[in-house]
Amino acid sequence: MSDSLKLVIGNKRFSSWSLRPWLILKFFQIPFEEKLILLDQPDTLKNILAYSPTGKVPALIEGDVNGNFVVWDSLAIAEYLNEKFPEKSLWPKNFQARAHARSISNEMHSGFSAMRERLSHDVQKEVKNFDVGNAKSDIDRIKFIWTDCLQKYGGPFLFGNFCIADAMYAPVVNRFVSYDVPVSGEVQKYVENMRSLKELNEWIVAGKAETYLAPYHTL
Ligand SMILES: N[C@@H](CCC(=O)N[C@@H](CS)C(=O)NCC(=O)O)C(=O)O
Repeated sequence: MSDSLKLVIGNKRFSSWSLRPWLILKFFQIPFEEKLILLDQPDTLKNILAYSPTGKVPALIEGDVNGNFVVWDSLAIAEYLNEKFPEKSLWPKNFQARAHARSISNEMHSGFSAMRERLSHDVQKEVKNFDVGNAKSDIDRIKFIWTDCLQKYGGPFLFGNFCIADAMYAPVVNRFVSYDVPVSGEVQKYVENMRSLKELNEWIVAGKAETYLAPYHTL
């Protein structure tokens, strides 16, 4: 029996952490089954704990004849997929570019809390003239990171070809669009390139169609 992969995710409208490994699986055409658990419901924790020990999504479940193996946390899932499918080059091939891609991915994973809170991920949101307030320095830093990568590696994605780093920043692209964050030059082009990806579009279309709410969800 061959291994099967199941990705446990939250509402597509809100769950920025779920989007990251989902986009990697889709973009690199890795077959998987999707299990969506509604966030912020009375039984959310119980439902997620049935798959993931943290009570958080995303979680990747790999099943084989010996039972299930679980990997949780977006970045750990990305690294697992990179090791499981080395032929797909989920990270850049060059080892220094790879280190750079890991640096900015980890920076995303562990930082930008002001931006994440103030510009919460909601693909149904479209606001004009939004006051980014205390998120400004996070936004400036992200624009700097993107410009630096696009100039260094020549685009169209952060390290040339689409890689895990782009997936880590995909929810930021959505936030920039939702909150009308002013972008220009390479950064604008990058946002357009990302939003033109059919895989990201598939997530956004599904998130826009969702009718259930997660009222306390902010990240
Ligand atoms: N560091 C984790 C963050 C995971 C996380 O915070 N997930 C949120 C959804 S985006 C969650 O599961 N929240 C639980 C809940 O809302 O009950 C990762 O990268 O996967």
